[in-house]
This record gives sequence, C-alpha cells and structure tokens, in this order.
Amino acid sequence: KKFNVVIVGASGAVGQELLKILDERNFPVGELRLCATSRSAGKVMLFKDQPYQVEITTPDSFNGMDIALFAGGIASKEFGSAAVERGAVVIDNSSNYRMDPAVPLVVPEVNPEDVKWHQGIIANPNCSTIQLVVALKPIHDAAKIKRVVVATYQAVSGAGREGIEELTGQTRAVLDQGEITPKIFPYPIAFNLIPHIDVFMDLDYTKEEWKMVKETQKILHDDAIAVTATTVRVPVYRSHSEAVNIETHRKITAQEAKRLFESFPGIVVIDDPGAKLYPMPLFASNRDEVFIGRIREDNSIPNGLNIWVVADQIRKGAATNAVQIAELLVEYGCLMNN
Ligand code: 2RA
Repeated sequence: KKFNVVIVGASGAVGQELLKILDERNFPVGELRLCATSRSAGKVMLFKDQPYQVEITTPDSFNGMDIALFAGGIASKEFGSAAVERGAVVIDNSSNYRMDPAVPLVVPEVNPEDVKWHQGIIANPNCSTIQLVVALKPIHDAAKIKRVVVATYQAVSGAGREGIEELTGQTRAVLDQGEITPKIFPYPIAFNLIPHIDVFMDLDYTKEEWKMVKETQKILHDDAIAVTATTVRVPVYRSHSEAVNIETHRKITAQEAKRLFESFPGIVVIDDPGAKLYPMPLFASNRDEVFIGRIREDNSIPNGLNIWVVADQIRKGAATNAVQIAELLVEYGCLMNN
C-alpha cells in the first residue's frame, strides 16, 4: 500500500531533507506534492530522479493526501486545519502546536505510543529537545531523573539556509577584512558565539530554552523532572551539541549508563578518551543517530552524570524524526483513511 504525501515548505533546509529521507528510508510514497510560498513556487525538485514542481500552498493542496509534512514556520497555523479536514494527518515541525494538550509531541524512540491518540496533528519537537530526550530516556527508565542542566552548542543551519549563508559570508568578510552586517543572528556569528537563540521570555530565558524545559517534560510524561537550559549559537554549519548534567534518584555508574545507551535504539556511543574518541559535529552530520560520549559520573553530587550529546539537527532533529512518525502512523494503522 502506498500513501499520498504533501510537503509544505519543501524548498527550505528541512523540506529538502524531508524529500531526501523519504527516498532513503523507502517510505511508500504514492502521489507526492511539493508546496511552499509564492517565493519558491515554480522551482523544480527531484524525488527518485523524477522532477516535481513546487506549487503555492492552498487548502486544496491537501485534497486526497494521507500525510502532510510541514517543514516549519507559520504554514501549519494557516493550513493545518484545512489539511486535517481533508483527511490528511499533519506532522508539524513548527512550534505552533507542540504544547497543545490535544496534540501528541513524539520522538519515536522515546514515546511512540503517543502517536495513537492524535486528532489529526502530531508535533515534531524542537531539534535541541529531540536529541536531549533520546539521551535522557534510558537513564530515566533505569534510575528516574530528578534534574537536568543542559548547555547547547547549536549549528547555524538551525536557522535555515540563511543561517548557513550568513556564516559563510561573514567568515569570508572577516578573512578579507570586509564589512559585516548581521541579518539572521543578532551579532556576527563568524569567529564568535551567541548565547541567545530565539526571543527572550519569562525569567530572561529564551524561547529555545523554555522549549527544552517544557517539551522534555511533555515527551517524558513527567512534569516533576527539573530542567534548566542555556542555548548558544556557535559557528558550526550542521549538528547541535549539548553538554548535559543529569541528577537521578538512584545512583547510576558511568559503566551502567554506557551500557544503557549502547542498548537503546538510535543511540551510538563514541566514548574512548584514551583514543581521543568523542562525538563531534564532524562525525554526526548527515547521520540519523544521536551520538553520546564523555560519559562520566558527576562526583560533586551523590547521583550525578555528565554526558556530551551530538546529533544532526536537520535529520534526527527535524526531517528524520518526522518521517519516523509517518512510519509509526503506517505501522499502527493510525492514518485517517485506514
Ligand atoms: C535553532 N532550534 O537551532 C532552532 C531550530 N528549530 O535555531
């Protein structure tokens, strides 16, 4: 059986990756429709060597579609209900519905069963949350997490194609002693880092930081987990890294943590300090797994762990996670038309 798929926001960084991953994972795509705003309409993109022209999104773009993959932005607010009314299940990579109690927020390795109670929309979590919860889940199951302190090192492609162009342009400008006018980021990102992602909100935390707190609690079904985050943009093209400190109710040794990570789906452990082996964006980019290393006990408290978590945030942090959700919908028979 094949499923009709529409990608909204097909020409952006996440949209392009969605197309690639549907192909790589051999998702049973029947009819395929690529949509975007008028800015990208008319552009031709390839899927399995066949050309597809990008169309302007309208409510009728969803006629006859089984799955609507929204790459991000405001599009799901505008067209999400039109898609659902026409019988498509929406998998939404934006933050528009993530905290809506009627919308499941799903990372397939962590809370796959939540897919089953959808009412037409399923939210894909924020990229920095996805890799965090994949790392936390096996520890939470084994020793119940009390508190998490996380600092992120987020790649410029988290801000889309324009973020990549800004880093390239500014790096050239610095080397050529040219002028820099920041556009996407609030300050120059070349040869710098910026402890500010998205807008400032309550308690002087940024929206990105609140996402990590609230989404983690929702995905792990545990509001008692204390989470605090500092999110930082770094001059890396691709893959987010996170330094994570975890306090558990029961003591967990570094060896035990390593074994738990090694046997958890979607995690690859790279942790051999003697051989200078640890995860880095260099190794994680264009891969689908979450890479964990630098696994150590935090000896400043009785039940603490430190880990270093790296993942390709366009793939596992966005497109791969969304396609995995589509696979779950098929596996569980949870599409509206079946
Ligand atoms: C970022 N978390 O890296 C965002 C993308 N969703 O800017």
